[in-house]
Amino acid sequence: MKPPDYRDRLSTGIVHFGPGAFHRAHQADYVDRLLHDDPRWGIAAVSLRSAATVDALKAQDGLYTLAVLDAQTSFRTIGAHSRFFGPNDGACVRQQLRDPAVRIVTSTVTEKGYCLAGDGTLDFTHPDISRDLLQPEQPVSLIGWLAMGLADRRADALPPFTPLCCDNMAANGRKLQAAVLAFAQRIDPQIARWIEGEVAFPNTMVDSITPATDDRLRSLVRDGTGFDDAVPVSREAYTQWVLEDGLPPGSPDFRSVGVTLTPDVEAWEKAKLRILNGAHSSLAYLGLLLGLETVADAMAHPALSAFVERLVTEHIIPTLEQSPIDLHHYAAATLVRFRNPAIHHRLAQIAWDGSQKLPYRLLDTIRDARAAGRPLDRLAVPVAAWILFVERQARGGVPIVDPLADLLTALGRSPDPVEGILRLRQVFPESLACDDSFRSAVTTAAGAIGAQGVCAVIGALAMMSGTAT
Ligand code: CS2
Repeated sequence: MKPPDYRDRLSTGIVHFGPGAFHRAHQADYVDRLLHDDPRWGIAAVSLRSAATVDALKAQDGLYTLAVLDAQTSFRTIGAHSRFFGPNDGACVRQQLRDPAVRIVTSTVTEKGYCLAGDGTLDFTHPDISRDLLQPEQPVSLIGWLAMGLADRRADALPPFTPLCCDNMAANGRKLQAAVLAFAQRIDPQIARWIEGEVAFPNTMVDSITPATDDRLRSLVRDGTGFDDAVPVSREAYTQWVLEDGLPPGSPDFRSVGVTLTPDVEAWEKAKLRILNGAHSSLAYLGLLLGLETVADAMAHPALSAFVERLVTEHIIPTLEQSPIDLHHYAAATLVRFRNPAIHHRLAQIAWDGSQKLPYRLLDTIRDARAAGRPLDRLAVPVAAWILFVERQARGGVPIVDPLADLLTALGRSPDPVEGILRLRQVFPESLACDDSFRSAVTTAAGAIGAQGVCAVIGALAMMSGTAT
């Protein structure tokens, strides 16, 4: 692979936790374009769980291929990472976070990596958090790392770095801020006070469809470039990154590479989580129950795509009142993206971690629809599909990829999985779990799917008028 021309001039200005496919296809691509003019913003990649990706990247001199798969296919070599750290490199990570040249610390550790409880606040019973509170100098969690890194900056009389959460959570910056403050408060209230006064935690919205890397992609890249890349990444052509205004002076000029800076990220976050991710998870659970493999396959299923389209336009969009975004246009464009035949996005990948994703993607919508007295019959269907999917995996002895896997497997095998799973406070907030209309909508949908099958149920609902209760 030919190194990008900034490679010899690269220094480190960003530390990133979680250098998985999404980060390398999304943020690293923006940074790669920035580096041509300003090579100070190289990324130090930190992998907290496994050294496999960072080792593979090191073996390729830090370079990898980004394949953009859409109407046209293109390949680029990305070299935006200046350094690589694995789970055993704690001392080097600590040193790196103390470097005054580091101004930004980003994270894509997925929803579960923030160790939050069902109400969105730090879960002090999480094993990683309890462990880090006992040994805050050698953290294993992102929250522990950010708290210690910021404490070191204070001790060194340096300005703080700015943490940017790049995961799909509503109000992601605020949640991260609250979690770091709660952790710091337990270690040393003075550090917590300093963080509260000095550190910005901007909200962000990130978007680009990025399937997991597999051998199909490796051979496509080999055929397209002639290089045997062990860790290429792919994405669709569409990419978006929205950051809350207010990065401190001296931060990278992200705007120059197409990042949107706005005071109102929330509108973007909500629209994206509820429309794109909500539709994705609905397609995933219903599609998997139908025996389909990819998002494009699910969109080619007439009853399923018709159902999801009505779900979005008639039930999700009305909960996003007063958005500055043209939501019908956004939704239509999103559904077109899902049909991209060049992207092999497995429904099983989207189905992972349902207990962490459902609250932001579907349950917030359901809560707002309920508060406005709107019908729940269609919105309850993807929730029922998740529960039936869990039941099918559990009864079939197929592992469930979810931080609550053990619990979900046990409940999935119990005599009444719907009843048991709806009781999970880590997923369903009190207000929904105790709401008879919601419970009965989910129970009815699950019963109907069990008795008549997915096709009959979504077919019947797609035909009904939008106002039925
Ligand atoms: C997907 C997302 O895997 C999933 O759950 O819904 O990763 C989705 O592809 C991205 O958020 C798109 O930006």
